Amino acid sequence: MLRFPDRSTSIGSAINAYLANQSQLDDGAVHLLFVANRLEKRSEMLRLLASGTTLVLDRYSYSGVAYTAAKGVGHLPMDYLKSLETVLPAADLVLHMHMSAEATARRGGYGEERYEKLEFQQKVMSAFEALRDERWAVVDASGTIEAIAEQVAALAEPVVRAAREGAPLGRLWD
Ligand code: 2DT
Repeated sequence: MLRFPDRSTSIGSAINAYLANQSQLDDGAVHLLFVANRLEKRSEMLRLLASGTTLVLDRYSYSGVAYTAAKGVGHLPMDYLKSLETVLPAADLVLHMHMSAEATARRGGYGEERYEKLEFQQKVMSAFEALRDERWAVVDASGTIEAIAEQVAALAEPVVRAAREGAPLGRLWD
């Protein structure tokens, strides 16, 4: 299990300061930090996948593209954002843990970080909608842990099995 951003690296600590509103960075620059934070895990991910390990990633390039695109910065179109990460392994399955932005805002600790604002989260949601493809599945994240786990298992098991049986590893955004 890996999670992005990985705040434990030096790039990750710059991202953490930005998310905690302790630093200001240009939108394009911080986007590249998020990308670099994934690229610095590239060889480890490829090694693990080659050894037959199933990787579970808490956020990946989809969050990168969606959050930056949601800022509506005209000079950072989605195709440019996607093109920065095509050297990374593709996800076989993307599970979008879906809750309404309003329900998310009622959770404990909400509002402490830079992006935890209702209006911005609604824009992120629209950006995620635009990224949906055939690998994408939506999980209702408003239920109990058991109900969520059941949905995740049902969606993930056939995909993990197919990968074990030799389904080829793709590249992101191919
Ligand atoms: P959490 O640590 O609570 O998931 O919040 N983000 C994440 C980006 O803007 N770009 C990215 O590439 C990634 C991986 C989503 C992390 C916040 O950072 C945003 C929420």
